[in-house]
Amino acid sequence: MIAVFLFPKRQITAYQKTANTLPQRGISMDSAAETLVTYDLRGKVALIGLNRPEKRNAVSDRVIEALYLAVCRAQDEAKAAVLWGHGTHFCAGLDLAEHQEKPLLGAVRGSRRWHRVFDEMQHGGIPFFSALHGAVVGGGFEMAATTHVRVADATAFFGLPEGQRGIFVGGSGSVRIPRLIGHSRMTDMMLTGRTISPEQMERWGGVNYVVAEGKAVEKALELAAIAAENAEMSNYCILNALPRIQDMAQEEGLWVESMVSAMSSDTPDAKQRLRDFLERRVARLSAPKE
Ligand code: 1HE
Repeated sequence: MIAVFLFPKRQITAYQKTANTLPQRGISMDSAAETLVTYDLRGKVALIGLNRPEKRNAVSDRVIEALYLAVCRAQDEAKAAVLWGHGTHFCAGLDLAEHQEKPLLGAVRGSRRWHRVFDEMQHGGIPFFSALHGAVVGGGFEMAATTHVRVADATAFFGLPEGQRGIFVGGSGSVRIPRLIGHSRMTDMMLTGRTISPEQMERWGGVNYVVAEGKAVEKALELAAIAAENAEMSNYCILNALPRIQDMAQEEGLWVESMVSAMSSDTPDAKQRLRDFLERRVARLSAPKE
């Protein structure tokens, strides 16, 4: 049952708010579903946790449904979000047990459902930072690739074992992952099923930060808190204009950039921030410490 997809996002606004449970309003979800994804608002940052550790956070229909609710809630009340996984692994990808029972059209619909949730995450307007540890494989890598910034700890490993399972990526990986690491590396990962270390993935451009074991959530929260202080319009433009401009021809991209650039600076927030700089009320940039 995928009741949540019958509800347009804006109808899912005022939630019954309890710590670490999912929002409920007009949506039939039993208590088991509510614990599949935890939700915690920390200041301006929503902390969203995949919570099916006994199955290594494998993503079933109920998990993707619960994730959608958490993402919508974060869009409504937070300025940034961190996505992480409870237990020993970030995410083992698609729930293969559930998948093997699906008829052809059910599998198509399942994939399209992932696309909708991930599109909401990518273009909804607030930045998502993922904190990765252990397995980041199959659909787990697709999910991580959807987030805007990836922080991996030393235990993280990346894999695309779809070829070995006899299936194909279905959670937008064929579109999003090559944009990060290039289609040749993705093809290699899918053909050979080999796993990639966090350091290698950082060199390939698939993760932005590599930190010590157990430190990914802390680092992601720190980065998200910084991004949460940006002008909302700037963040909206960064998340919505950048990926679209990347897909445009140069001439169109440059024109759209000019429009977005002008619009972003025509807000009271932008004007205030520019004055703050010019009147020396904000810190100056400095060289990086490391
Ligand atoms: C699962 C899944 C799953 C674990 N679906 N149940 N993804 C994969 O091919 C990765 C498959 N998983 C693994 O390689 C390993 O489980 C892990 C490296 C992630 C973790 O290993 P380990 O030794 O810690 O755990 P485990 O004993 O393998 O798994 C614990 C339980 O989780 C076990 O169930 P149990 O009832 O026997 O205890 C596993 O069956 C279960 N489990 N992973 C279902 N993925 C949108 S299209 C995306 C396409 C894909 O994602 S394809 C890649 C799928």
